[in-house]
Amino acid sequence: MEFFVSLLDILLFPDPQLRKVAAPVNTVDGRVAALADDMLETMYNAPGIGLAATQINVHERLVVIDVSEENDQPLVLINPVLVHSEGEAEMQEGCLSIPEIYETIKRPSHVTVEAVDREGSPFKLDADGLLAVCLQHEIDHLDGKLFVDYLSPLKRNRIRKKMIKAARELEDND
Ligand code: GNR
Ligand code: NI
Repeated sequence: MEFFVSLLDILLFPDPQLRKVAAPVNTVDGRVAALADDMLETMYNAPGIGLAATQINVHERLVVIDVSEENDQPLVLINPVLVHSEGEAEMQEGCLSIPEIYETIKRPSHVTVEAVDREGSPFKLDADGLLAVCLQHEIDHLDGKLFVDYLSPLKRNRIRKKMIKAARELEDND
């Protein structure tokens, strides 16, 4: 099994594809399970604690998360919906689509998310701490939203210019 998973390319800000709103997954079948496996492998390899399908240019409502230290608690969320949030907390966030940028973002501290798992069964998840932040960050991706959207336009523009410059320098090295 391990031999056949593949690593997927991750879109980088300010790629306009990151702004697309993902469509619901209609049928949870082998295609979706295989996509989730490839996304998990890509996330662990990066390394990251979450990955939304939007980031690999697949505009379907599918996210994978693993906030465990040992990378042994993979979560697959299909059609996730934030049904409740409360409180407030600040955390330093990063994003695989915005490498090397880390900013403190204020979000609700406790969330309840409903989703469907890779077997097609609905489940509900109550979360706080890093998992709550990651769930909100990933659901934002499915709606075309990035953590830099919570920053001032001035800060966001500085980050955008930095990313464009870094991409250009990588190209020049070819
Ligand atoms: O790997 C990631 N770390 C992280 C840290 C704090 C808040 C959110 C995240 S998610 C990020 C991976 C990613 O970009 N997921 O979309
Ligand atoms: Ni992200």
